Amino acid sequence: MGPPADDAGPGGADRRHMGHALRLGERNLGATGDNPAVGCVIVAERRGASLVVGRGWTAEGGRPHAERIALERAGDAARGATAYVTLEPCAHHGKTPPCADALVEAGVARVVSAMEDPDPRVAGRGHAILRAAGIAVEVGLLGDAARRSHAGFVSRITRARPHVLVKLAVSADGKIAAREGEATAITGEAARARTHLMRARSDAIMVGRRTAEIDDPLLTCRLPGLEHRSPVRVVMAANAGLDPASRLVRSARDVALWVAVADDAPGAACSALSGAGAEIVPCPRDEKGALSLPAVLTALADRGIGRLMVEGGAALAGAVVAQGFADEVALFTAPASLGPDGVDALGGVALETVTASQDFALLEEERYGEDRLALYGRQ
Ligand code: AOF
Ligand code: ZN
Repeated sequence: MGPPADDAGPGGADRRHMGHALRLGERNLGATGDNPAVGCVIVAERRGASLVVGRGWTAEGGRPHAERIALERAGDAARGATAYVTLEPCAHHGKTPPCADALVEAGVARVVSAMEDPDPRVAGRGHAILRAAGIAVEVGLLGDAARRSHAGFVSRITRARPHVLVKLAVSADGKIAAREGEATAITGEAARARTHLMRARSDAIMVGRRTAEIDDPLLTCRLPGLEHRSPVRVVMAANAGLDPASRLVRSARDVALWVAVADDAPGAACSALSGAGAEIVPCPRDEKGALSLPAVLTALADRGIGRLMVEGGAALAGAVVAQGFADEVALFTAPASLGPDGVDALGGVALETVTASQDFALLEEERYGEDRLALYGRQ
């Protein structure tokens, strides 16, 4: 057998190790709080063969950083080795000391880094520290994949809002419910499990108040072993009109629940929700009197949310798409039709705004039982 395809051609081994580092980092997507989920692989040459001597990924909660963990595993074997990192090693004394210093101290000879860290405390300084210490530094390998991996963090830092994934489950004729006010199961069990994985990889999940009322959802991740990966649940409820007896509010002490309300929301309703363990996030209204979506997104980014998943309903998903905040759309389509009385997936906004527009490209297609998942990303 020949070498794996990834290994072929110049730089093939580098690409393979960086791919490995990306997959490691992505293990903790949605679980690293305000920190990016970075991966690091340390590779030493031993008698003509390359050997992985350390692997690390940003810990749950965001610390320690990936490089620290990988270096600790590698020990003395890091001396003279190559470190593959999916993000520039940090240069600042934050809650942890700089990873760039740790790489220098460990005697690493070469660092291959997928992309620069946009955090203004780092922004090129990590690479500069390494170069100043005589380490060979290469930047940009698998940069596009790394930018996707760190999209939440990058969006929070550079746009002061989260990266937004809109998840839709529609019938063959593009409906999300048989009738207004009704919750309809659209997709099957496999698609449901895939949705729960998307939840686990998100920092927060958002629904509108009507959906909270009609579906009475829990919005947690219930995949075996990943229950603790449930994201922060956010409900857009301008007037704080969320039923304290709903499953969401009753579970607020177990899994974080934030309620985005208008500045002028009734105080008594807000107190009832916060008394039940929910956190109230007051935001201004927009010129139409609705809760301002950009203001809510900024408030979420301020609170450390990088990866936001929007689960509906149609009005919220439509507003997110129409206002240009949908960075990705995950569209599950089931084989059955719901007929002309059904509720359109994006309210007054045509689904073709995503599926047949120059703004979005079809990135991936997967099948889950009878259902199809199409993942669209901004061009
Ligand atoms: C790395 N490796 O695994 C991660 C990094 O408060 P601190 O000290 O944890 O620093 C947070 C910043 O560190 C964060 O904004 C980002 O720039 C970087 N994250 N850096 O070298 C890692 N997660
Ligand atoms: Zn670091």
